[in-house]
Amino acid sequence: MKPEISVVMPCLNEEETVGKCIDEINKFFEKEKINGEIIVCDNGSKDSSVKIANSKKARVIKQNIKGYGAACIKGILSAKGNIIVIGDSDGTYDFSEIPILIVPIKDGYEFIVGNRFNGKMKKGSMTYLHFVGNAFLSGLIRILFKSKIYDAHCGLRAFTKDAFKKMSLKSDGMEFASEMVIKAAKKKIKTCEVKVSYRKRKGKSKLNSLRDGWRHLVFILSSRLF
Ligand SMILES: Nc1nc2c(ncn2[C@@H]2O[C@H](COP(=O)(O)OP(=O)(O)OP(=O)(O)O)[C@@H](O)[C@H]2O)c(=O)[nH]1
Ligand SMILES: [Mg+2]
Repeated sequence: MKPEISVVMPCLNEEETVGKCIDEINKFFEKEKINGEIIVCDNGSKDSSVKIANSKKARVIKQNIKGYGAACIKGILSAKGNIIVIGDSDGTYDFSEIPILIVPIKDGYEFIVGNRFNGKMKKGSMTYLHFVGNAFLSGLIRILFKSKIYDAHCGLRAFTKDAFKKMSLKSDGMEFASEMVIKAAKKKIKTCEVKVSYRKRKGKSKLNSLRDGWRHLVFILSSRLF
């Protein structure tokens, strides 16, 4: 039977948390009696992440191209549900909050982005540099593209398969998060933001503040020009 919801998790060396995330999602599916699927997208984990994901109720998708965006795109393309949720596999997002993200779809929203600033952000979960950088880049996207999103880099989001097709996403790296918000604004995809929690990550962060911040900035500015 075709799943109603596909949860897609990019994963790079997250053996400490990927299993717990899968359990959290399956618990939600069981509680809400949802026929859902979990897709873990890997492109080169050297730890036991893939082994753990394979041992649980999840499908592992391999991507040869490196990067967060490349992993997300491949995972989303293989998703069978019409509603897709993406979320990190580092334990930072509370997957029991998926209903908060998908309820707006019933009201006609096609793309729903989590907002950690309005939600419950646990102490120490975000560095001051990332907080300021995100606020600046989200503000720039709001000004340049008339977007209404205040947390453009939140990794927990939901969208319809149709909205994903309309966005025609191409970014391989972390700037994929900006690309989604920009394309949604440009293509007038009905978008809203909902409050979500954010917990301190376990394991090593894959975000390189300067390199990825710069890639976001270049992507945002070039999207305005072209
Ligand atoms: N498959 C794959 N997953 C990735 C890659 N880079 C990051 N990820 C995953 O994407 C998610 C986001 O990466 P994070 O390192 O958590 O980045 P972040 O959430 O912006 O930064 P933190 O606040 O430090 O967690 C995590 O689940 C990573 O494992 C990649 O190149 N390939
Ligand atoms: Mg993270």
